[in-house]
Amino acid sequence: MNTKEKILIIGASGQIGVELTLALRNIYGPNNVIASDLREVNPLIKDGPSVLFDAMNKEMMHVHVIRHNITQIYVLAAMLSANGERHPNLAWNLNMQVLLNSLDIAKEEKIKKIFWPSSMAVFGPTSPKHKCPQQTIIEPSTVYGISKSAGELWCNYYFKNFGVDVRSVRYPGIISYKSAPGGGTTDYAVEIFHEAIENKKYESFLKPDAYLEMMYMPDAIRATVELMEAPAEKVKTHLSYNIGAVSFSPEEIAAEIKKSIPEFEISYKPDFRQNIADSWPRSIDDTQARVDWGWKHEYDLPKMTQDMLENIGKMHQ
Ligand code: AKB
Repeated sequence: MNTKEKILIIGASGQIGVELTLALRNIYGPNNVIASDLREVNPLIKDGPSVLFDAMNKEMMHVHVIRHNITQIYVLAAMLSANGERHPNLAWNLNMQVLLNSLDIAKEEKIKKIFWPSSMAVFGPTSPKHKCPQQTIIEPSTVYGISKSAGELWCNYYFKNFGVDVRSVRYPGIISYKSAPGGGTTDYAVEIFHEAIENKKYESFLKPDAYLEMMYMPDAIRATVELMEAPAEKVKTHLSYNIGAVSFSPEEIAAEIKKSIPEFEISYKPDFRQNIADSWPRSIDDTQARVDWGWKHEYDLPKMTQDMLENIGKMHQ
């Protein structure tokens, strides 16, 4: 077990934060991974140290980094795409401030490594729709996407000018059962499983053929850990890596669920989130991550669906 590291996870109670905290505690030991969030820490990660503070307050973050001798920071606190369109100023301020505070502290305290997630939301209506490459036109049309695109440039800037080893992936939609997503456009692909098990029906806020790139949480966690553990010479971009697993639509995931729950019915009532989905690619090309540090997904749609239904089923027993 690697005990030289002390890791701070900012936004540890969110969808990815919870599972990343659990995974990193397995690798580095529970006491070496400090979960932090604004108001409360998710009960699933109460088995290790935690601190509550507002990551928009740089002084507070700095105090915790020094007090706990932090060597790595995972910066996960952010407002996602749909909520960002509801509260554009807050989304911009939150997403940028938390990142800039972390980068500045990393520079000042010589933090060894930082992880900051970008998103496929950096792509916009002018980006290629199919197998969208890593380097292409990046003209996002959501505040969330704008903040992620600007954030990537800041990461690269801190790497080039101050040597901060910040690493990033552009997550696609992430599907998980342990902790719920909040305020995203891809959230339908999580809600659908809970509704299928509880009510045997789901009303989708995206159209039947709204294809988007998606990934099951175990793959997302593995991608994150593998990138962070990759030797520095293998990390060839400090903007962000495209990563993907599987592209599917609401109609396709519903058909997959129906194989296990034949009574399940889906209906469609697209809302403003359809416009966001329309602005994003339908699938992502992640060749560079596969070549540079060996990224490889494990879960396809059937395997993920089985695992989701099994685990959510157990939670309802
Ligand atoms: C969202 O839907 O906003 C997020 C994302 C694609 O980054 N899941």
